Formats: sequence, C-alpha cells, structure tokens
Amino acid sequence: MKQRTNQEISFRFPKGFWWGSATSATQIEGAAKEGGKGPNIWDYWYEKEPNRFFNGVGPEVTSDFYHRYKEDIALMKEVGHNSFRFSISWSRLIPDGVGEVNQEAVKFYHDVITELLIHDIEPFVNLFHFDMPLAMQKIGGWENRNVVDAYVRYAKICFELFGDRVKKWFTHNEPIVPVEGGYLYDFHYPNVVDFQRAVQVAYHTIIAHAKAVQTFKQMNIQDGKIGIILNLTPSYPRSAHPADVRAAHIADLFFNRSFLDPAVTGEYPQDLVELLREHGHLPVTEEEDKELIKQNTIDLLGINYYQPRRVKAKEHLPNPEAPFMPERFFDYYVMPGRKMNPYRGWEIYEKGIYDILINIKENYNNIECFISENGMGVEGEERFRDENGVIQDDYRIEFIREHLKWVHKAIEEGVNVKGYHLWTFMDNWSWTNAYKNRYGLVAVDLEQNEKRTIKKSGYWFKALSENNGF
Ligand code: BGP
Repeated sequence: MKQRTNQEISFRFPKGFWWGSATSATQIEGAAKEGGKGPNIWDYWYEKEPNRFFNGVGPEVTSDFYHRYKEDIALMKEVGHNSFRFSISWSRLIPDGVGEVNQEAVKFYHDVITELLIHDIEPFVNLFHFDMPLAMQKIGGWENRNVVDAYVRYAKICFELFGDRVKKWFTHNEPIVPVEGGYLYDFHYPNVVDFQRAVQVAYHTIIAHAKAVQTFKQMNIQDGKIGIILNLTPSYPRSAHPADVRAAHIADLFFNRSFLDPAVTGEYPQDLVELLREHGHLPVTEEEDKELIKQNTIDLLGINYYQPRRVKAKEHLPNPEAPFMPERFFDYYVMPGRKMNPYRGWEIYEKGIYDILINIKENYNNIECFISENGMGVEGEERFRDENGVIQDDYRIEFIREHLKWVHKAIEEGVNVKGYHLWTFMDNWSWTNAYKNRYGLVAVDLEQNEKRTIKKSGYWFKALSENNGF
C-alpha cells in the first residue's frame, strides 16, 4: 500500500505512537513439553478435562512460536509493528516456580528479544498472563503468600536477565480474570466458586504486583518503566435511576477499581473496602501491605478494551442458598439496539474506549497509558479467503478504525495515550475457546501445517503504522 499524502490523512497520531500487538506465552509458544518447560495450570487442566476446550484442542502446540519466532517477527515487521508485547512463561523460565532457572528458556527469550530489536520492534514484556506454574498452584496459587514471594523472585530474575534490553515491563495482564475464571465463574483452573477465596487471590495479586514494582524501582533500570495491563470494562447503568447507578458503581468497584486504584493511586477505594467489610469478606492482610501499595504505584498503564459492561439494579432478591457473588448487587442489562460480535458474544461499543481514557485523565492523574489490547475474534474466517488466498477481514479493519477514531479524540482532549496494540498479531489459542475465534492480522492455517498468511487487515495495519494515521 502506498504512503498517503498529508491531506489524505484524517486521523493523524502523535509522533512516535506505538503501533503493534499483544500476545501471551501460553497462547502462541506451544512446545509445552519441550525446552525444559514445567507444566502450568493450562497443561494440567487440559490433561484432566480436554472436553472443556473447544474441539478438544489444548495448549501443547498452539501457534508454534517457540520454533517459528524468526519467521513471525519478520512478519510483524511486514504488518507495521514498531512494538510488540509478549509474556514470559514463568513455568518455562523456572519450571517448578521456585528453583533453578532453565537455561534453554533464557536462551529462547534472549533470542526473541534480539530478533525484535534487529527488526526495530520494541519489546514490551509481561510477567504473568493467566499461566500459574502447576507447582505453585499445588501449594495454593495466589492464595498462598509464599507464591507471592516466588513470583517476586521470578520477576527479579527477569529484570536482571533482560532489563538491559527491555524497557517496558508489566507485572500482570488482566489480573481480575484469573480471579473471575479460577475462583468465581469456572472458566480457569482451579474452578473454585468461593467469593472469600477470590478476594484473597485478588489481594495477593496486588501484593505481588506492588513487590515486583518495588524490586524494579530498587534496581534502577536505565530508562525502564513498569506498569500493569488492566481490562477496564466500563460499567454503564441502564438508566439514571439511583438504583441502576448504584448497581453500576458496585460493578465498577469490583471489576475495575479493585486493581486500577491500588495500582495507580496506591489505595483501594474506601467504598469497596466498606462493602467487603459489611459482608464479612475482607481479605487477610499484613500490616506493612498498606505502605507497600502506597509507595509502589506504576509508571505506565496498559488498557485492554473489548466490550462494555451494562448493568441494572437487581430484579429479584438473591437466593440465600446460592454462593455469594458480585452479582448479588446488580443484574446484567441487554441494551436494545446494541451492536454485537456474534462469534464471541461481546457487544461492540467503540465509544467505551474514549470513556475509559477520559476517566483516566480526570480521575487518575492523566497517567501515561496505551491501548494494550483491543480486537475482534471471528469464527470461520477461512470462508473469507479470496482467490489469492488473502482473508478479506474488512470487519476487523472497521473495528480498529472505529475504535481509533475515539482514541484520536481522546488524544485531542489531552489524554496521555501513547500507543495502540491490537489483540493480536497472528491467530492464537484462546484458552478454553482454543482456535474457535481468530483475532490475528496474520492467519494461521491449522489444516496446512500452521501456514501463515497476512490478512487484508495486516496490509491495512501496515499502512496505518507507516502513515501514523488513516
Ligand atoms: C483478553 C486476554 C487475552 C485474549 C483476549 C481475547 O482478555 O488478555 O489473553 O485471549 O482477551 O479473548 P478470548 O481469547 O477469550 O476470545
């Protein structure tokens, strides 16, 4: 695609804007039993219950990035990346979570970083993306404070090994998701349904985060920044009725502010603490925690946005026998006329991305941030291949463009947003949905030895990045 002239660009982004994508170790690496990697909860759960995964496809091969990273990074360049977020697999680097460092893993991540830098793609590295080492889960996962210490050691090892070349670090990706999936709603291992344990897991995740930030700051890594990646699903009330507004406020406290406030401001929202106290669900804490959280706020916030959360006041009294759930305080609301992505079952509401950014500007000190994930998963994309073998994913181009218009508006209004990373570079393994929905700029053909082909959106993204706008 040709460079456009200035006049043809309607939405120009600030110089140096980060264009790229995000992914995670378990979702692309494969080689689950190779290279000395220890099992994580996904390997284990799949072995126990393969039926829980779409078409019975597990994490052992995924998109084979472990073996094909050179080809993939060259393709990243071809689709316009100047930055790329991936995660280190804790159980690959330290197979049992606490012991010896696996040198094959060190070499692998070193090589990936080198390859990215050769292509002028800045590596953004995340330390934890839903993938608890099995050995750590066996002693209680985030419920156990010893696992927090093991994680902090792991983080320190990563900073030491790669901190000379990686300057953007993230402690967690969407830390609320393992809480929801593993301890409330049964879509991650260990499939517990227990609000009190969920609260403890969430709390220890923040302690692990704050301690990793503290370690990072003590190490004084030159030009290094550390942050967290949060899925900041905005909560919209059905109406202005006070009961609806309160319902939305509580949903916001549970799902957004439980991580956003401590990470950015260093304090939990008082009304969240009160709510938990009132219902007897405060976590077990230690005295010095408050100060630790207070002192170790982030430099950079990653924002993942896919869909809004619409809520209304509860229609019925909760069943007193049912497990205590966040939904004790609100019901979900289906807005008439909403636009849907039918494959993923998620509403598409582009303005949500702007509302999040304005909230960050107004209530979170306009902290430096970027869109760290946004994207559209579509089933059966093979049917859109044209005679040249290119998947014509115009819906994805439209999805990105319509969200970017709102990001652009937020920038014009002074939000400190530095980049846009799509979910994701190439089709990858979506946890229990496996390869059902495809998100990539690059297709991975499972029928043809995982052959990679750039989709129409990939060419479009390249032009977007080269023109720094559209
Ligand atoms: C985010 C996760 C990713 C990714 C994405 C798409 O929540 O950070 O890991 O998978 O969502 O969602 P899904 O794969 O469930 O369709």
